[in-house]
Amino acid sequence: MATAMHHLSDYNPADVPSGEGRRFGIVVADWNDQYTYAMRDAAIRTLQAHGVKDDDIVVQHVPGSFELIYATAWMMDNADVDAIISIGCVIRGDTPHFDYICAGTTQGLAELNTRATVPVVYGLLTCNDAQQAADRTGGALGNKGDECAVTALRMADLKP
Ligand code: DLZ
Repeated sequence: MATAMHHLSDYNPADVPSGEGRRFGIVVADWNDQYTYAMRDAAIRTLQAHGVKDDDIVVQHVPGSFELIYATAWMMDNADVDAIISIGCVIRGDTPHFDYICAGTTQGLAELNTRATVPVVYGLLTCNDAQQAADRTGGALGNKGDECAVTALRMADLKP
């Protein structure tokens, strides 16, 4: 059950299917890169820890979170992967821009999942401030990248 203090890196390895022979895509936004790269690196380490080969992890960088939609769709159609992790970090500013990027990106990624071809894992942090981002990218609440990798392994395993 999710709680406010859920630690993003805690999981039981026995519950995670092997990733051997599977291929994963990771799309990473460069905005707020001190957080998104920490998530990317954690996701890669966790996939590797569950048997995914380096050559089977395809990483694509995009400028910002809003571009995650296009690159995820492109990867879905062209990269022959079993699941895609879309990683971004939006931090609230002075204008309503935050709300539009969060809503648009979330909607776009959700729509890609309704294709039911390649599962998309939602690695978008939507934070009120930098501390919330730091807490979730290797800080007090673990690393969202670990959680995304575990989710990707489980979703890839839905396919025979
Ligand atoms: C423009 C913008 C702003 C203000 N803030 C963020 C942010 O906190 N996180 C993020 O990933 N991207 C941000 N962007 C960039 C947009 O996602 C997008 O790249 C641009 O609007 C160009 O489409």
